[in-house]
Amino acid sequence: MFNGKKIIVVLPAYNAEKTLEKTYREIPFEIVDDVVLVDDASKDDTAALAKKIGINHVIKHDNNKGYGGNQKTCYSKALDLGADIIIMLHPDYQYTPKLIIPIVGIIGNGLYEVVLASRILGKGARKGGMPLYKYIANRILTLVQNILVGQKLSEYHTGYRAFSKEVFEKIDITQNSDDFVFDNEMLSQIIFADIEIGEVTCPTKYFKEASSINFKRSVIYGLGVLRVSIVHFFAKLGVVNSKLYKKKN
Ligand SMILES: Nc1nc2c(ncn2[C@@H]2O[C@H](COP(=O)(O)OP(=O)(O)O)[C@@H](O)[C@H]2O)c(=O)[nH]1
Ligand SMILES: [Mg+2]
Repeated sequence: MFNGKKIIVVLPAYNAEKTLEKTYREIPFEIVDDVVLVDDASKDDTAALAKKIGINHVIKHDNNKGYGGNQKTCYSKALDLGADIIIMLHPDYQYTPKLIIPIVGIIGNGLYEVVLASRILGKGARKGGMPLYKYIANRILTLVQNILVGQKLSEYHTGYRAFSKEVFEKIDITQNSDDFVFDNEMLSQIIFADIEIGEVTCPTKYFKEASSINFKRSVIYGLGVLRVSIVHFFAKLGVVNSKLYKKKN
C-alpha cells in the first residue's frame, strides 16, 4: 500500500524460468500488495516455478497469445483484484524491481498517471549492453514518434511501465494488437487521451535470457511503431478513424 492505494505488480512471462525468482525476490514487498504472473504457454516450467516461489495469482494461457495478449490478461486480472497502481515488469531480470518504489511515489502522489522507466535517459542502455542496432533504431523511432505524436519522451520502447487504474478507464486496450506493438499502441492511446507521462532513469541489463527478440522481429516491431505513429497523427487531425482511440463508455 502507498497513500492508501493498492499496488499490484504484473509479470508478463514467457520462458522466464531462469530469471523469474531473481526478479521476484527484488520486488519491494513493503509497498507491493500483490503479484500477478501470466504465463503465455511457455515451453519451460515458468508457471510451476511461479507457484512454488509464492506468487498468488498465476494464470497460464492454453496457447501462446503473444506479448500484447499476455498483457491484456495481466491488466484485467490486476484490475479485478482492485489495483490502484499497476506496475508492468518483465520477469527476465532486465530492469531492476527496486525502481518500483520511486515509480509508485510519483503515481501515488498524484504527479503523473503513467510512468515509464527509461533506458535512454542517462547512459543506461548502452552501458547495460543494448546492441548498437537496437539503440540506433530506438533513437530514430523515438525521434519520428515524438514529432508525429507531439511529445518529448526519451523512448517509447521500454518494457517497464506503471499506470494508475484511471488510465484503464480512459483507454480501451482490448482493441490493441496481441503482438509486441501492443506497448506502443497503448502509449499512443495514452497520449491521444491527453494523459501526461512521467519518466525515470532506469539501468538495464542485456544478457542471453533477458533478450530473445531477433532482428526480424525487431524490424516487424519497428514498422508497426511507424504505422501506429502515422495513424495517430492523422487521427489527431480528424482525417482517419481508428478503433484504438474510441472513448470508453
Ligand atoms: N507473451 C509472450 N511474450 C514474449 C514472447 N517472446 C518474448 N516475450 C516477452 O517479451 C518481452 C520482451 O522480449 P525480450 O526478448 O526480453 O526483448 P528485449 O529485452 O527488448 O530484447 C519479455 O518479457 C519476453 O518474455 C512470446 O512469444 N509471447
Ligand atoms: Mg528483455
